Amino acid sequence: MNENRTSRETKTYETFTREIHPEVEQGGTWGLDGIGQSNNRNRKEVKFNSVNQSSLDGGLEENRDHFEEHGRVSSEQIREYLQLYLVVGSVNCKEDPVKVVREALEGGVTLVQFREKGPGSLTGAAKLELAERLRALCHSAGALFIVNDDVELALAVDADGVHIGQEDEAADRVRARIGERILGVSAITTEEARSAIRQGADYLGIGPIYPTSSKEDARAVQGPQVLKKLRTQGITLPLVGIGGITAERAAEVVSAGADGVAVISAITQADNARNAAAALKSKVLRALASSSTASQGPEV
Ligand code: TZP
Ligand code: MG
Repeated sequence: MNENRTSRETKTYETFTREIHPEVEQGGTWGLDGIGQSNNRNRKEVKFNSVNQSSLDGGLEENRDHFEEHGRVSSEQIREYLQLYLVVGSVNCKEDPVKVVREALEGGVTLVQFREKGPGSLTGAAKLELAERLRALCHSAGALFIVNDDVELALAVDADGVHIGQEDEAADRVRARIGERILGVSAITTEEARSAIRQGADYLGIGPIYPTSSKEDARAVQGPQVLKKLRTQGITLPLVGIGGITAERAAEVVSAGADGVAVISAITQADNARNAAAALKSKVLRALASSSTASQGPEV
């Protein structure tokens, strides 16, 4: 049993947001009517594990601490899970998505977002079955499993959370429906970011950072400077950059202020998903290590 569990003591959403993100004015619309405020997630088991950020080998730590109590995951834990974030649906994969995800996890992916959308995507029982298989793979690798914009599916497979965009159901509604599961929201502007935080977001997906061909309705390319701007304007929530990110660009994204990188094609279109993930992970971890050294200032 984990001895450090005080870092994720159960808190109401309002308390959590006030303590961790004081830059956001309180009194938002979420959680105040009592819906979803319960600290009992009514889940059989929660598998939020610790990831060793100092590890530079590209792999996940083997001996993880499994939390068996309920409660909302801390920002610091989420930052670690955002390090290498794979967004994946069956249509993104050149081969069996189960194989792609298994290899990607072996290479160091820390979180998988199941995004089953677009022409040819699975529906109904086939979608549910794939989600269940991917969730099981993620959990046995110590990674998180999050569902894109499908609360029913997330609840049905007992996912760790849900990710929504600006066009999807309102964040406060989703927060109320998912209880203490993780809520990720896509945002670009500081106002979108602040609004998402007020409504209960645990992390934000920021992008597209670079041009992407994986999302037809992607918003305008932002460049890594959008991350710097959000940080400068006081957004301290965990952030993951997305859109056109490759191993060559990963360090630039992290240096600009992201806690990690989210990719589709850099892993799903690679000849070897494991190697592709390992290359990305190594760049992210090195960039995180040098950002934290830089923020500590010069040695005296
Ligand atoms: N949201 C913003 S860009 C994007 C999503 C889902 C697609 C990212 O795909 P890729 O292949 O990593 O550019
Ligand atoms: Mg969406």
